[in-house]
Amino acid sequence: MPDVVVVGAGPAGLTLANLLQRNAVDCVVLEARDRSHVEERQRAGVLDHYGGQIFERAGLAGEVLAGAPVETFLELRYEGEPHLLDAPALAGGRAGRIVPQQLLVRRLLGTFLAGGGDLRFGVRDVALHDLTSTPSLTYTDASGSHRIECAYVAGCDGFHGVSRRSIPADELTTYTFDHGIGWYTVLADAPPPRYPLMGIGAKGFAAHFARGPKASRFYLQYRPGAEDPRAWPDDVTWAELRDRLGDPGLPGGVITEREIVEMRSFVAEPMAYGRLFLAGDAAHIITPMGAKGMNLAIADADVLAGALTSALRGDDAALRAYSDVCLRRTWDYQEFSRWFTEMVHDMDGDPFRRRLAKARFDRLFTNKAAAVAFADMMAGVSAAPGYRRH
Ligand code: FAS
Repeated sequence: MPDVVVVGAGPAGLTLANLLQRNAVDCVVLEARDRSHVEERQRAGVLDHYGGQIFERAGLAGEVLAGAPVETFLELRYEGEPHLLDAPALAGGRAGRIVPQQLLVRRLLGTFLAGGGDLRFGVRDVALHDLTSTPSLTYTDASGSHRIECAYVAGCDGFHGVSRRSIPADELTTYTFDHGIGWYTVLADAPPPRYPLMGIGAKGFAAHFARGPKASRFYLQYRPGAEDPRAWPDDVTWAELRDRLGDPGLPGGVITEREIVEMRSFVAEPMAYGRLFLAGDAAHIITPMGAKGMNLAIADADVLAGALTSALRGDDAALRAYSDVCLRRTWDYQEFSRWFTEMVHDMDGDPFRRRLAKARFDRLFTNKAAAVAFADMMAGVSAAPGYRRH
């Protein structure tokens, strides 16, 4: 009987599985999709400093972060006017790493399997049972039906997974927020920008990020319900990007992926029920503004790995505190993401909100304390338990 069953092999599940493995905790990972889907799904692109520290402390950074460039400047263009923010320097040298999520997942998967990890792909009909006594999970796969008993279950199966839905509705309080903004995001074979780039102005937000040496992810703000940008011809998309990024010479390229992301936030409290503990998107959804979704998943996994290890050795204090510790960071990041969203998006063309956003933007470049506070959040350090600015 394994100590822990981890449901889901995304950033949360694989970080947790690796950290448990390093603590000699016996775990099994159940994953619904096949290995190639898990290893190729493109999403996030930045591991913040706090997340990098997690892998450094676990002795995993050499394998999972090999070759990942260190974050430098963030370029914010206000109505085409460039402004460079040296967030790592402002955060006391705490730089993040530019690492595509799928590369991080691929490497975490490799280290877990290389360490003899038990990861089962293509599982179906996963069901969680007896979460308040001795948990068990049933599932089916190509070889038939299976049942596993364990001491604890980690629900790392994302927003649409089975874990959170296994908690009785009256045991959970959920919070949802619709930011009223949509992002049209395209992946293109186009050269990455010199620095991560955001375009801010009355025509709406745009962004250009690296996704490897020859690929870029672009974002364009759109009005949900009023239009569906996926129907735009590619030359319209490129024209909008050149206009809003203030970059008339932006080279185009083949667009390989088109998605819309309706900016919504979600939090479920508590992140635990009986012997089930939720981590990552299974417990909370945050907008990509501020690049915190994957980072929150990894931070949850780090706290949960330590707490489960202690509990299995007889001390469950950290496990009882798990939900509160993770929710404090979650709400800190939710507030940061909303603050950032309001600063860089055009909020319904409202002139008063436009002036508020401009004041917020100007403060970053005229008030050192404001810039440092922003940089600390980008680094993911200010929500760290017991954080003290040195
Ligand atoms: P995941 O959803 O990544 O993984 C859950 C895993 O569980 C999946 O592999 C799934 O197949 C599996 N699963 C689901 N149900 C199951 C079941 N019943 N049984 C077994 N397995 C099951 N975040 C950032 O930080 N920066 C960004 O720039 C960013 N950009 C994004 C862009 C887009 C378009 C999207 C959609 C998200 C973006 N995110 C970003 C957020 C994103 O990266 C998530 O926060 C991150 O994947 C969360 O990781 P997990 O919690 O592990 O969940």
